[in-house]
Amino acid sequence: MKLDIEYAQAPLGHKIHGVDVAHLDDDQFRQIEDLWNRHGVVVIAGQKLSPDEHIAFTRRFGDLEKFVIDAYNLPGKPEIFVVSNIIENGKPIGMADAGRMWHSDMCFTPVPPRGSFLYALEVPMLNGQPLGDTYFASTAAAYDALPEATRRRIDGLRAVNSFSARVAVAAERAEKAGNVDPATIAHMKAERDKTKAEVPDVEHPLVRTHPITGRKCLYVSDLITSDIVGMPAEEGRALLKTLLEHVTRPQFVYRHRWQVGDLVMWDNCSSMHQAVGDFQLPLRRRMHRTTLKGTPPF
Ligand SMILES: O=C(O)CCC(=O)C(=O)O
Ligand SMILES: [Fe+2]
Repeated sequence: MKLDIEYAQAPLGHKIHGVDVAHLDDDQFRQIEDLWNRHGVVVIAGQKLSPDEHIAFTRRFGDLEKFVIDAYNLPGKPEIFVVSNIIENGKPIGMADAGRMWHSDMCFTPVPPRGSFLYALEVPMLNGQPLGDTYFASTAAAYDALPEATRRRIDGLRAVNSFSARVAVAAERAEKAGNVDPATIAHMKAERDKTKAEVPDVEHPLVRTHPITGRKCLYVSDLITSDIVGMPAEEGRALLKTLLEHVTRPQFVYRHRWQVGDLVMWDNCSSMHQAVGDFQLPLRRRMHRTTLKGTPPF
């Protein structure tokens, strides 16, 4: 049986109707896997998943990863990372802001996860409309659309991916502006060095090859992909800015409007994403995320 697929007006974000991922036969599973590999983001609507079913479906694709901050994992189920703004007994039940800028998950680690499966349990609603959308961009389609000369220029380059880059840029800007007192700047620099020691910078290819399809994909997260190896800082940052602007152009982007029961699977090589974050309590958002282990980028 062929899957019922509603194609998005974008290279990614196609939506599957009429399946129950807790009870898939091998043929349905292979069709989902194939769609996901080819497009990078797949939405599976109308699910009713227990944490164990969510974990079991993810495991059909490979090994799972646990999120580093245990406080945001579901009690007793560390494979489930909770993305939520809800506070219970004075404590957040999950991470409220898990990605308000364009990024590929954990790109600042040596072996970033292959992908994530985010499942919506509560979606904030205002006047009958959902809030808290997520944008997804196809880094593969964006690479393909680059002019030949740009592709030649960037193929083979490596980039620094740095968790501390955000703090570093803030410190640099403050210093340049000249109107921030030296003690504050010294504090910012100490913060930067501390973060850098805890999460050391890593280098990854600027153009990644998808491990399954062999497609080339741009690997540029906002601010975290901070510099091009061997290129003067200004020039490298200008190039990264141009590439990020290119990837996030409307023709490569799908905007997901969440509905309760949506399971969205994204691939961290062929796509990147950004959460809109346009809601706050008392509007509640609660999502469960599983994360698939990856392989070293090449
Ligand atoms: O909250 C969202 O819509 C996405 C959050 C995110 O970036 C993530 O879970 O990796
Ligand atoms: Fe993310």
